[in-house]
Amino acid sequence: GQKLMPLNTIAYLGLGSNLDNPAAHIKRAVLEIAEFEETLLLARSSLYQSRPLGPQDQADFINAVVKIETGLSPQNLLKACQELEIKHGRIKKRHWGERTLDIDILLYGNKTVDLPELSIPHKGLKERDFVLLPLAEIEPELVLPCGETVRELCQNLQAFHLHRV
Ligand code: ROI
Repeated sequence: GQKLMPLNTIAYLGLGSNLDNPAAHIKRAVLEIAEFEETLLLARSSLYQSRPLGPQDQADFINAVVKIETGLSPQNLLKACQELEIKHGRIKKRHWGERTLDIDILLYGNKTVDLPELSIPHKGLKERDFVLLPLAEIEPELVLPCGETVRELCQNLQAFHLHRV
């Protein structure tokens, strides 16, 4: 049924996986995010297959972005995402290496957060095609705290190393 809750902040999450049937991890995680407390899933991008950023001797990633409306604070949203990563096995073999599920808080309203454990907007957001393209699919005119739109940032990318699957 309909969730009853104070909804206030629009947030965007980036999902990535390159281990153990990545597409299945991403699809399941999207459903599980929709079940977060005080949270509605508003939109989801297609799944994208992307070349790894980092060591090249690892499998391609599957990436996606979701748009949510949430009453959770940034810290509680991070906690919910980390619990979901653990539930998915949270295998991380090495720095910038392969993983079963990674969930990053890309944006949380217009808020900027600068904590050791949490940076919002997400640090890699403006350079990563596997974040910007899925985000542009669901919200091209979104203005980031820096004042640029997602569409403009996509136009700055030199080349794309991903495709919709
Ligand atoms: N590379 C791609 N293509 N997609 C990711 O989600 C991703 N996540 C990471 C690292 C290992 C940096 N590389 C990635 O954490």
